[in-house]
Amino acid sequence: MCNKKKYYITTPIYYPSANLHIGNTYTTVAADALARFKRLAGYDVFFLTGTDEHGQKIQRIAEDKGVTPKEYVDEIVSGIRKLWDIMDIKYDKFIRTTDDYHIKAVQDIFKKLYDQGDIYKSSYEGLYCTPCESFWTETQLVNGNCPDCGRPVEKAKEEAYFFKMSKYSDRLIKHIEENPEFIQPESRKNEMVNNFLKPGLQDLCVSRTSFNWGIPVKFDNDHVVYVWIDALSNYITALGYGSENKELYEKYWPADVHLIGKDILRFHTIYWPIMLMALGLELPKQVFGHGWLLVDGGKMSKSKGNVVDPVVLVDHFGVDAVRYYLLREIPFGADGLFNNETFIKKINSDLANDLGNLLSRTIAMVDKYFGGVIQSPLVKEEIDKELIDLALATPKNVENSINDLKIPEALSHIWTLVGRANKYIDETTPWILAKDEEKKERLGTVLYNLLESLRFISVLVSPFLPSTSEKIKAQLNVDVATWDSLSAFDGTQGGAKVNKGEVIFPRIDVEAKLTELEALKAESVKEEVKPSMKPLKEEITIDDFDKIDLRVVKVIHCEPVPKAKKLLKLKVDLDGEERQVISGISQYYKPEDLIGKYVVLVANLKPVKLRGELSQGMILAASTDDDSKLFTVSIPGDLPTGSQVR
Ligand code: ME8
Repeated sequence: MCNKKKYYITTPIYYPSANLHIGNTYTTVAADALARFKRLAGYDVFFLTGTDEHGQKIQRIAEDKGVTPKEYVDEIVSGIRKLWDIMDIKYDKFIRTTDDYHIKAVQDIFKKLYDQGDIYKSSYEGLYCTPCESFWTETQLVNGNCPDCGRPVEKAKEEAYFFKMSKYSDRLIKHIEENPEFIQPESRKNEMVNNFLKPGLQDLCVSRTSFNWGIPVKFDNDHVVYVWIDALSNYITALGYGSENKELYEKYWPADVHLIGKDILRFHTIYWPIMLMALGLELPKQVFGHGWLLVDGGKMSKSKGNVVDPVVLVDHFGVDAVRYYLLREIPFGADGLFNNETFIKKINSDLANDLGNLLSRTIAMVDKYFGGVIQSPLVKEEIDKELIDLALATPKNVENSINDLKIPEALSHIWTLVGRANKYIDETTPWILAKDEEKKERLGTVLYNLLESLRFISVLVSPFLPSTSEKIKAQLNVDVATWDSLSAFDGTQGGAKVNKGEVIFPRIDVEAKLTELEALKAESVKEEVKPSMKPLKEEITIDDFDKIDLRVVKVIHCEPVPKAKKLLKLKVDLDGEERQVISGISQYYKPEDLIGKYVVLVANLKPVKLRGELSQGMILAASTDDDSKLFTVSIPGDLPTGSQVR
């Protein structure tokens, strides 16, 4: 057991976004198939995935929802984990960048790089959108304005830490040249070297002060670690690097492959290796950048209404049909198109016709001619040889393709065997053999060869279509399903009985299904369209309304909440009682504008902590849908504080 070769494979860690589409799912399904294949082939596998949870965007969404960033990510992350369960992803570890061990290790990594002079303090200059508190680059702007809110941006400077990237670029170029398998596919390697490394690397900004939902820099608490040092380190912190127990790190690092989409290749093939060099650690053996999954009309986007939801597809077609299409149809490494019609046709041809029929015809014949009992192969003929030889050659062919990360090619080898077995039925015509009592043993042998071919197929498809593999094995009554058992064509046991089961892939009526899916799409686009006025809430009674205690209060003090640029801390007077209220209105009011104002407070709202500050109630305000304008509800006269608003 200890001599097993190890295989460490990772996916990117995902941003917690409420809508993971089929494109995001692609990386993880592919990594899962590779991990399952290696497990089958006898490797000691560690498959890592997880979530990348820090950053300004998350902080802002959470603020808008009135929850803490952690509360927000907790909910989304649990949805992501459910999605991976639905997609039959069998990972060994799920890392969250909010995990304690990760935070500590990242702080130590940052400090080490600073202490040894690879990180230095300077200032970051960029185009800043004040309401959004975001820096943008020239190319990110839309018509010269902030891409998020459309408002003008201005040049601004912020203190920040930088990583001296250029110091390591010669070493990295040398490594890439000496290790041709390091960046794959080949075309992407040239792009990285010629477009980024050779022209000279800019130093990388690795901290921010304009938001605080991030890992604090240990020795300078105004800063949080910015994005890539936090995110990329997950590949080693997940194994225990930087913690007490480094057993997994020592066993599995360096990674055998980081599987990622091409959009994040630069970070993985330049910044990450440089970080590792600076830390004195080994580099991953390979970074593979797969292509983009496109849909009709280009990239998926919610506003175009062309987002393909993996859960909907799984609901309609089953998880293995979705996995099959992604793994077989998308050229691994290049861009590929997802299209409902091609998808359904592929299910019908490859899964229902080729594989499904092979199984159901074979089992039906064993049932019909031998009462379900598997016969031993007693009468062999020359014609069997081609099928048996192909079955015996297929495992190696599949393994070679997987080792070259050619997943569609691996599946195509398996389907060549499926096709050959179907042809064998036509060649041997078992239904004619069945008419002749003297050919009974030959008939038994033909069916044995088909069952044994199906046993090979059931084992070979298991990394790609795990539940289909189980269904086939159950119908065949397969006992031996190890990789090693594929070295001989004799694993099926004569005398055992097959279990006739359900059709594994029923044929789909293409037109009817397409119409059904179109209707669903129209529904979801309709849901997306913003109504001009938010629909009125559910009707309530006067007694319901009476539960809300609305009071007139006077603002007696007001100041910004440090490091939370949207929030103001107000002290209000409620009939002699002083209350503290945190309100997200600093974009619209300066503190001095509010002092002395009579406003309306929801006085019996359960107190909460926002950014560590107690908030005892909520100030009422009215705003436009896009939040471009907001006014607090105020009382024009001098009513005593504590007066009820009814
Ligand atoms: O990039 N086709 O996370 P992410 C194929 N947190 N792949 C796609 C795709 C599409 N249409 N859309 C997205 C991040 N992806 C960072 C990673 S790693 C240290 C930090 C892929 O949630 C994308 O290329 O935006 C990436 O591999 C993965 O989905 C996660 O993207």
